[in-house]
Amino acid sequence: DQAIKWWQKAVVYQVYPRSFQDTNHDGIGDLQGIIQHLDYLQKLGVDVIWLNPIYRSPNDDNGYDISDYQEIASDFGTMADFEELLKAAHDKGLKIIMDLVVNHTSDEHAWFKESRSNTTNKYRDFYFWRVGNAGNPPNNWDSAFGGSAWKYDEQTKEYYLHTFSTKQPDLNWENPQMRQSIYDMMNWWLKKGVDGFRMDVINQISKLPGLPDGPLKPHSKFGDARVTNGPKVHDYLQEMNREVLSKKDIMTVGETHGITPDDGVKYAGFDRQELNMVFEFQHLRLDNSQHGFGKWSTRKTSLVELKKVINNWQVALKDKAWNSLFWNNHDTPRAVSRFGNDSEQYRDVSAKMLATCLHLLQGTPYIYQGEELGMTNAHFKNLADYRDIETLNAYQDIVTKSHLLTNDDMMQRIEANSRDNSRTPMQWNTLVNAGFSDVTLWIKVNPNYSTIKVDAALVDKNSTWYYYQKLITLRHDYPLVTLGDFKLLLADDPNIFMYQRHWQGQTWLVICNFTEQTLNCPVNEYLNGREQQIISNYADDQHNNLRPYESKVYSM
Ligand code: ISL
Ligand code: CA
Repeated sequence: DQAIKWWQKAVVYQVYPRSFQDTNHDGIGDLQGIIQHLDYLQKLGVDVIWLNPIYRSPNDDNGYDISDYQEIASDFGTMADFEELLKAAHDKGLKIIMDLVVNHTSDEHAWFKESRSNTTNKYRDFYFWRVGNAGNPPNNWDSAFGGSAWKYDEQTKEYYLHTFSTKQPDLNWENPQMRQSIYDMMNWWLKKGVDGFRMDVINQISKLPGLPDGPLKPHSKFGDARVTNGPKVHDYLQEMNREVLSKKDIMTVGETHGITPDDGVKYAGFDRQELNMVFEFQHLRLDNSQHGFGKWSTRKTSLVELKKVINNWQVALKDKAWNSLFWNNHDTPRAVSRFGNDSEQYRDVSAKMLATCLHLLQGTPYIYQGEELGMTNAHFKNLADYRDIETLNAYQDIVTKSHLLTNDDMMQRIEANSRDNSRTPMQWNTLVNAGFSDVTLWIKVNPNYSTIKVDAALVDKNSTWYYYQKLITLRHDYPLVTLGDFKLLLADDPNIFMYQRHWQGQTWLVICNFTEQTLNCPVNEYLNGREQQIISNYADDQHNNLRPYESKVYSM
């Protein structure tokens, strides 16, 4: 039996620094802003803060294009600010994990500048350089942000690979010096005292040998890049574990899109010496995968499919590996707008229902900033209000260049799916710009801050905020929440998500209505008459009668 690790009992809070709190009046959130709100996070009860990238960056992709791994972006502050933040967090018992972006760097990173300078430079092989194919790119791979994944470079007349933007050249993990440089950098951060890493697209670091063409994508002349779960990815992670991760008691979570539960057991297996957990995305792709235009779909997730995916992960990882639990992050729409209902009538109750459903699963839950308030999608109607490179490039490709969709159609898809939905500033109070900043912002604040905001949530004991606080407390108080076996009930019910957790003779029953209908649910069949209610988002209990978005939990 595996001893329980601190990160298995923890709740993580994701801070998107650019949108959390501005303190020096430049319209951009900063490290001092995070320091200012550590008390807030401590009061909520979370254990760990994950910071999106705060390193030096030209910001082509909001910091995921790093030009210096060992410097802080001046937008966010200085290394002294970071050290102050780390110390202040540790003093309050909060841990900090860093975003680690090592599939690619910025094209302004010193390694890439050297690499591009001539074909014999010692950094040349830190990246992928290839000659073209009769005037065309070396293969048909497309970039995640549109267009070919290869960019021709005049200086040395070769192409370099960038699976994201042209300013994010992919690092070549085949090169041992490159790998060692990454490990040295990671050890340097650990020496500073950081508590772990969230590893960006870490399952892309091993590319298929020979870089063969991928199958053509619908509506595109480009092919699917064959870059995930490559043949050496586990060797690299095991090496990283030996060289870095195993040396400290830290936590690691890999961002791994396009993986199955079997892959998950490989990346995060207790006996694998790789990562502690992974972010899988199957549950966040049900509304848009394989439905044309990739993520730009307005289809709704089917609850039956959602339950199936979540059940698969809970079952497959049991006793073998550890799940991470999340409904949203800085790349997704807001959970309440996507899986709940963000109308005035149902926002609060559906946000609480989603929180109940997620936080009582087995795994480590992640709260994305503002989720604890029930923050919603931005609902921006105008392209000029969007900032995200993925959104802007997709509009260019799909509407401006290829006229595949009309402006109105695409704007609806953007409204539903743009990454900027989660990137609008944190809503603190009713001061100008929700108290985030008193000057022009890098991105507009959601106008609904007049009602959805921290100061109002903190004076209302029935707020979504206090409901999250209670769920976090339940996790800390009851080992069943961390350790209990999971059993899905009513798998085929299209409206109700119901499951049991069981541990040492105790059973919890979790019931969630995902619709705005009042439903009849055979709750009593699963109770023994001696049950006690643990938490609910309605004041009274009507047993078999499930009201809109009602969620309730019983213990027996
Ligand atoms: O955001 C996505 C789709 O809308 C994802 O496909 C995303 O590109 C993928 O999950 C990788 O995301 C991570 O790496 C990107 C960065 O833009 C994202 O913000 C980051 O989370 C490149 O570094
Ligand atoms: Ca600032």
